[in-house]
Amino acid sequence: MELTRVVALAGGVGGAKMAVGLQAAVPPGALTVIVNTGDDFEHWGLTICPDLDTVLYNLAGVHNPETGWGRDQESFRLLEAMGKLGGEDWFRLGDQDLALHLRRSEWLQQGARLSEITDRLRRALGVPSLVLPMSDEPVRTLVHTDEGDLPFQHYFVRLRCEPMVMDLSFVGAESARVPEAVAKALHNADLIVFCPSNPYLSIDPILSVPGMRRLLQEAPAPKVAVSPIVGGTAIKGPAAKMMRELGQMVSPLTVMDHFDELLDGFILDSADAEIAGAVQVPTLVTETLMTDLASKTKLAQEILTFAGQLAETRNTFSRPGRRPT
Ligand code: FO1
Repeated sequence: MELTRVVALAGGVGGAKMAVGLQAAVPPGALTVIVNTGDDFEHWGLTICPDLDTVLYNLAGVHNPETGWGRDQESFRLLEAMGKLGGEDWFRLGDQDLALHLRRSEWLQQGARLSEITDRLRRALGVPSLVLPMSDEPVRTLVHTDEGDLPFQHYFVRLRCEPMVMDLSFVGAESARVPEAVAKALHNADLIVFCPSNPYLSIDPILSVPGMRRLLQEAPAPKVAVSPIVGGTAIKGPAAKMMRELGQMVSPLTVMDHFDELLDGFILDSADAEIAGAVQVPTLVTETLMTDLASKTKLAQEILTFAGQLAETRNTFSRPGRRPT
């Protein structure tokens, strides 16, 4: 079955890498990435959207390959000068990166929606895929820790994820709306991929937008998730540490249970092959480590094939309680 319209839910570096692989595996324009904006914050009087920017830069091939975020060939002259003037310099904004933040903040002040602004930026960066914020209204992740309630970047960058996480809230979610383009993409998708992003910090904020979960449940396309937990740890970021702190097993099964009723398929790394039998939905076991374009593309192609088989079997019999596709 030709899977032409692919939608990916993404946040963080893992999500951006998966998006790059998917973009390489489908025709230009066939991929839509719905991106977490829970990490956004106001900084230096600018509105910073790290996950949108990380996805944009990775899809444009201009990202910093070491960190995964920010731009390649970057300088930090402004950051240095800012520090000398007593400004905040814990969040490393590069000189080229700042041009994007200035453009976005200027357009926001002119009243443009984040969706529209993001589309202007992806066109300017020559990105063929659609990149859509999860909402045009601000939804900000607040991390409730043993050191108090921390705005996301203060937890993630300033305090290097060291505080112990007790809970998360997504401030503003109740008045956020699913953008029209996001609803349309989910409804028309042939496949929906939950990228290997932090389930709590990258995917849950997307699901917190009222109506998003229902759109996913009603979307006819098969929905598959790539486990961000491999061999008992996370490839990058605090997902494993947070699972422990939230009293969960550090296992792909915790991710599966977290998204349970939403998923039709699950992708496990071969390091976790032995738990495939315990996963309630069809499972693909393969190499999920994405170290270069080839491995990102290979994983994406395997996911498309896997999803094609799911779609076939779903067409022969629809799961109880689901609308026949
Ligand atoms: N992450 C860091 O660990 N340190 C930084 O100084 C930092 C700066 C930064 C600047 C722009 C940007 O788009 C992302 C940046 N990130 C930085 C990454 C960011 O905090 C995270 O990637 C996401 O918010 C969550 O994955």
